[in-house]
Amino acid sequence: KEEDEQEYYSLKMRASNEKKHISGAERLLKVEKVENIEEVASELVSRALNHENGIPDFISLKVEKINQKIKKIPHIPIVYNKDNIGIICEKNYEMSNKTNSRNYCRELLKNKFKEFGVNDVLCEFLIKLGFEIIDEGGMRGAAIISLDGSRLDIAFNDDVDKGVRVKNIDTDDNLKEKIRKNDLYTERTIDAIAIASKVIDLGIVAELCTSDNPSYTTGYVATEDGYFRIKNLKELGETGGRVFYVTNLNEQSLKELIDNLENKPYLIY
Ligand code: PML
Repeated sequence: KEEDEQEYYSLKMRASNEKKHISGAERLLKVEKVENIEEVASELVSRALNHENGIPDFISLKVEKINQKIKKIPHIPIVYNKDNIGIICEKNYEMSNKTNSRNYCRELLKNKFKEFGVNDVLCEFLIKLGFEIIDEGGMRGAAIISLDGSRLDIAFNDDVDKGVRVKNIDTDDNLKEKIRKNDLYTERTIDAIAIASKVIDLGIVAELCTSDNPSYTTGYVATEDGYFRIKNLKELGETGGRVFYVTNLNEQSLKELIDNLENKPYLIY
């Protein structure tokens, strides 16, 4: 793993309507590719204007040179097959409907939590809490749940809907191309793998995610073992969200983690 010595520009887009989040995306551009800023900026604006969540009444586009070094890491392995069978568990889980897919998801999370000594009852509680949060939707970022069962993102913040936004992140062009070439995946998969790889590198035990896009029903569980892509993790029309499970952290380590999730620049290849 290397810290990149090159200099980058960060381009960030955020769009909303009546303060409700519609879409957000970002790119990192090498300084020597400064002539591409216009093109990438227009791609981001076009993405904001063509989102099924609605037409924005507000679009913010921020272009800034990054002063911190960028951490370059490989993406976590993608665990998915076109037959929609959940693997690595003793049982096969057909991801043919929400019930089966969520059972697969539960099994993945439970196996990981057990590695950290979490008992069955607490495992069930943690997973139920995670699903409750993502099914309720409406959060601007991810919730953070400690493996002891407490909710950490609101411990020092009264705004329950805020959550933690993973920012300052992009994917290398080769990775984008590799995923685009594979017709099992979508554009959303690219951003999701980048986010998952960054959060796992920062020590998150597991991430659970469903899209807040009502027509996108594929979600995932990410752990250091991989990005477990899960079809039908919710029904069409349902909302979504992200949850990060972490080991017990003191206030200082939690603040550091949140700062890194939001601000430490990563390029995923
Ligand atoms: C995928 O693997 O296709 C991505 C699933 C999660 C998408 C999350 C989002 O874009 O909101």
